[in-house]
Formats: sequence, C-alpha cells, structure tokens
Amino acid sequence: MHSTTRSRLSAAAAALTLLTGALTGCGSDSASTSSTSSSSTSAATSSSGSTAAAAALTITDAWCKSSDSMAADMASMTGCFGTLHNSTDAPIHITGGSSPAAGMVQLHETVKNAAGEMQMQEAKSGFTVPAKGTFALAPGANHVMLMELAKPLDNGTSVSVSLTTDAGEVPVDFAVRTYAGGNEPYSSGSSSMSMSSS
Ligand SMILES: [Cu+2]
Repeated sequence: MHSTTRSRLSAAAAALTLLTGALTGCGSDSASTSSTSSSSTSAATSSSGSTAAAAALTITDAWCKSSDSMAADMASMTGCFGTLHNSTDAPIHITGGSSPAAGMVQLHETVKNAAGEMQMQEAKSGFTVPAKGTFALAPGANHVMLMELAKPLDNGTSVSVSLTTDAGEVPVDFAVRTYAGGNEPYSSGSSSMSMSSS
C-alpha cells in the first residue's frame, strides 16, 4: 500500500514536471519521454513485488473435517489439512494462526504417547515449509487444529483461517468435508488423557 502511494506520488511529480516544462517552453521531447518511462518502470516493479509476497506460501487440497464427523466429546474442535507450497528460496516458518470460526487455532502434531497410543498435541516449534518445497497436513499427522469453534462446521461449507508465518499472514480457505478418520485424542500436555473406549 505504501509503495503504491509512493509510485502515485512519483507519477504525479512526473506529470507536474511535464506540465511545468510545457508552460515554460523549455521541456524537450527527449526529457518528457525519459521521465514518463521511469515512472511507469517504478510502478511495475512495486506491483510485481507485492504479487510475489502474496504467493510465497500457498495451499492445495485444503479441507477441514466437519463437526458432525468428530467424536461427541471433541465436537468443539476439528482438524484441517492440505499441502503447503513454498515458492521462495528460503524456508517459511508457520508459528500459529487465527480464524473467525474458532476461539483458538493451534498447529498440531500426532505422536505416540507413553502408553504406545497415538495422540495429537500442539507442535510447540511450529511447522517449517522448506525452500521451494512442500509440507503435508494430513489426518493422523501434522495438521491445523481449530479449537473452541464458534459453531459447528457443516459439510459443504468453508472456513477461513489466517496462518501466521515469518513471511506474513497467509489467508487460507478450507472446504469442510465429512471424514471418518483422524480421531486421535487431544492432549494439552498438562494432564494425561482419559482413556475412552468408544
Ligand atoms: Cu489436532
């Protein structure tokens, strides 16, 4: 936004220069040609720069598990999945996220607990998408967890999430789907999980 303002200002300054030159009659054709081309070059540079930043991190096959396919005791949260793509030459670190649909967004990993059972828990160090690489979010593995859902997520709807990264905020739209898997219990890490037989 700032660079757009600046290029508008420089375009206005160039127009003013041209106008001044015409009024005083001392502007030559070659001088007006060069100032016009320099202002259009700076505008092109700033617009391609912002496009590259927005496309640094993208996601394909983005979806969340619908609330009605979560176990009843976990219906206030759900997992979201997809494949993250980093188009840049440097790793991108995802540290968290936010969503209007959830009171809290966490990055989760799925690990084997002391009892040998799989459980999900917060990935305290976040996710790192390698340079020019991908990072998979999948049921039973790493995923984005929406917690304290404002209302149930219904099959066929979509949910907006903003991922917080060291390359800026990355908006993502997840499609909500019915899905039977991904039922690992959640461990906050502060207490042991109750063993549910269901
Ligand atoms: Cu989770």
